Amino acid sequence: MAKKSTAKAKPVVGIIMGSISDWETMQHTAEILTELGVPYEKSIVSAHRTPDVMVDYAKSAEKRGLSVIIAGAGGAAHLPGMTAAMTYLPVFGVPVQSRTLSGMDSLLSIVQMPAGIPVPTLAIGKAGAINAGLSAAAVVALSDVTVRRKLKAFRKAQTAKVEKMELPA
Ligand code: RP5
Repeated sequence: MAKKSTAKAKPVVGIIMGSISDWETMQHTAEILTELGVPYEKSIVSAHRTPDVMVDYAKSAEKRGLSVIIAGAGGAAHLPGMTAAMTYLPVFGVPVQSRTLSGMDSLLSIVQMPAGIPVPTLAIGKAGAINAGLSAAAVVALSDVTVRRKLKAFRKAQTAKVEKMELPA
C-alpha cells in the first residue's frame, strides 16, 4: 500500500488582511477554501503599518507559487490596490465592514481603482469573503480537476438546499 503523504500541499492562494480585527471576516474565505480543497496561506499584512512586509509579500507571491491573492481590509483600505500594483497575479479585494462607516469606506477605497491596475472587488463583509474564496477557487479550478469537481459539487449542493426550502403554511 502506498505510504500516505503527510506533506502539506503548497499554497496556491494567499489570504492577506490589514489587521487581526479583519480575521472575523476573512476566516470565511479560509473556510470555503478548505471546503474546496484549495491550499492557502494566511497572513496579516498592512499597507499602512507594515508597508515593507506588503512590498515583500506582493513581489515574492508569484515566485512562491501563488496563483491568486485575496486581500481584505477596512477603512482607507489601500492593501488590495497596493498589492495589485506590485504583482501580475489576480488580486481580489474584500471590503471589511468598518466600525464607523459600515464598510462603505472600505468598499469605495478598494473598488474605485483607476484604469490600469484592476482589483476585482467583492461585497462588504462575510458574503464578500466567501465569494472571494469561491472566485479564487474558480481560477484554481481552470487547471486543477479536483478543485473543479469540488466546486461543481458545492454548487449542486447549494441548489439542492434551496430547492428543499419550504415556506411556513
Ligand atoms: C485596516 O484598518 C485593517 O484592515 C482594519 O480593517 C482596520 C482597523 O484595524 P484595527 O484598528 O482593528 O487594527 O488597516
